[in-house]
Amino acid sequence: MIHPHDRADVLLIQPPIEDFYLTRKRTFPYGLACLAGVLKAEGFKVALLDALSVPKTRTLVLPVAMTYLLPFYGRPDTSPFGLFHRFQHFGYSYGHIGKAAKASGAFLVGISSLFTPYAEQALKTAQAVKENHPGCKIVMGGHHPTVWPRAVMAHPAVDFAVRGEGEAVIARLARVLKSGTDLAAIPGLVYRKPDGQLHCPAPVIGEHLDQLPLPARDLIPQRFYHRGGQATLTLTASRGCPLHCSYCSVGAGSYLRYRKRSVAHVLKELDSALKQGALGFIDLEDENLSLDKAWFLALLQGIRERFGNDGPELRAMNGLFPPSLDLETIKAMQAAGFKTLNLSLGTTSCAQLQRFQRTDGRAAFDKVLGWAEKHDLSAVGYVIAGAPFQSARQSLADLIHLARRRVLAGLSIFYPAAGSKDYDLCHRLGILPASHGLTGATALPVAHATSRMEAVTLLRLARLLNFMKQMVDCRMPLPAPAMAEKRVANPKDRVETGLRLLSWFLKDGRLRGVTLDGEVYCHRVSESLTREFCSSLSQGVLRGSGM
Ligand code: B12
Ligand code: SF4
Repeated sequence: MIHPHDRADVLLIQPPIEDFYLTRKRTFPYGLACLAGVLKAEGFKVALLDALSVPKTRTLVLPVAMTYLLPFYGRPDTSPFGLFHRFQHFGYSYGHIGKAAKASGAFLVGISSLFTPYAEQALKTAQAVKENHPGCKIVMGGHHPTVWPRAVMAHPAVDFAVRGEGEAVIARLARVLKSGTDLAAIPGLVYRKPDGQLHCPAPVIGEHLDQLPLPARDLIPQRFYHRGGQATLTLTASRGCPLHCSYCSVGAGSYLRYRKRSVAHVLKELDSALKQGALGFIDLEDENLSLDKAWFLALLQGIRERFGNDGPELRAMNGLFPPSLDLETIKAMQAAGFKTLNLSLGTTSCAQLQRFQRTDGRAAFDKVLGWAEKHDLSAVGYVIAGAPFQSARQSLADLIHLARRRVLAGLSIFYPAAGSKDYDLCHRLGILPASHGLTGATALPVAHATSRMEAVTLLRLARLLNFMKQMVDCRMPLPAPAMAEKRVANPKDRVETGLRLLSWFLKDGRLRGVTLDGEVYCHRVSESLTREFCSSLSQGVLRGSGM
């Protein structure tokens, strides 16, 4: 909340989102903290309202445009294999944000719009701010306005949009608004010209990351981002990625260029966070953290020197590229505090790897899993399903590939990321969803070689597979196949419920859900896929995940 005593020149807002789920703890508004750091260094008083830093949720009526999802997510399911069934507003209400903006008295309000699927919520935030605090100017930045500046500027509440990285823009904009000088000199700034036309320059990116002030973490409610009761540091040590994956909007083909900060600058950020207190967890959100081996080893060494053998857990939640890892790196990662490797595999299909324009990382993936096991690290392997021309059979083969290995299965549904090659491909194929709000993964946005029914089946099978893997990890035998029943006695006991559903699945291959009061029902899924899953799984070893 912004209190009257928090009055600021500039208020930065991370908006709420509306979806079936939210990956909590990873929503630390790092980009806004970077902008706040620049503004503070330039002498502005800054406040930051992180609307996602509260556990508040409100169940919404499913938008009419999303009712096609009802057959897939419709019924509540309390079992461990349940997907989503409630469409929710996550974070502060628009009314609360509007009032906070007014209380701040800021002359400039910056709103981030990182995600195209949630663009509407960023615009509603702008609307609420303008209604409550009409005297301010509103600037919107992030990936969405970078790719869709005109759509954002079509909203009357938005005065400016920024294309690219905001550090080069935000303080200059604040100064120009104070002095009334020329907006045209500001790179990346989109605005309406007196003749009503838009001034819409190319995206801007920072050249010298080491010259940027450190992110103003102190403005963000740290406690919300604690993990296991301990403080978390989220940071990116590099920006962009030099690879060309077709589904990605931040790789080499995008406006972002691959740039690394110096190890010293990253460690300075770590030291500054440590001055605020001990850390239990460090999440490095880089696109491709381990690509430059020497640099990565130096970073790991610097971290290890600070903590010895008793430091925070390190994690690269955004995924590691297996071909960039070798034994020396894995050992250094383990020594510095990594306990789990989040590995991006993509797929095991050669044809699909080519379509994704990804190096064949299958052999590297296996090597890394071998080293991980030897050095007592657990692993999650990420595959994408449902991309154009990618069949459900291929994705099933990916799941079985993961079943046979000591790794948790992370299956993500393809979404057409604005600015990626695959977005253009979907456009050419005529399979783009009708609106931006339907492009997120939970909207099962693309139905091409994999149908929506198959996509949701794959998601459920991945959950079931991971439940089985957890049993292997706990050295529990899999339950014997059994005839299904109509109810479970204690639906709140997730393990017992999971075991029963699994025993019935092993008998008849049907995926079931359980309502809050214990009624058992069958999900609508692709039965040919589940049958194939059962038969393929039974033909080899099932391995745990090492978790
Ligand atoms: C961390 C992250 C998340 C976190 C949330 C982060 C948050 N703040 O809430 C989590 C894991 C929850 C997440 C989820 C999703 N994400 Co994500 N995520 C990222 C990631 C990896 C890093 C973001 C980051 O910190 N970058 C580093 C900082 C420095 O950059 P930045 O935040 O972009 O900010 C800079 C500029 O954008 C700009 N800027 C930002 N805000 C503002 C505001 C103003 C006023 C100005 C002037 C400038 C400005 O200046 C900043 C400083 O340079 C990016 C990839 C990337 N490289 O950005 C994807 C990314 C943003 N995610 C993306 C998407 C689509 C999603 C999903 C919606 C995908 C899905 N499943 O459908 C999910 C939603 C799942 C859910 N409901 O939980 C896309 C967005 C593309 C698009 N146009 O939509 C990206 C780019 C990944 C990709 N390649 O596709 N994500
Ligand atoms: S998906 Fe990952 S490896 Fe591929 S281009 Fe994007 S950031 Fe790089």
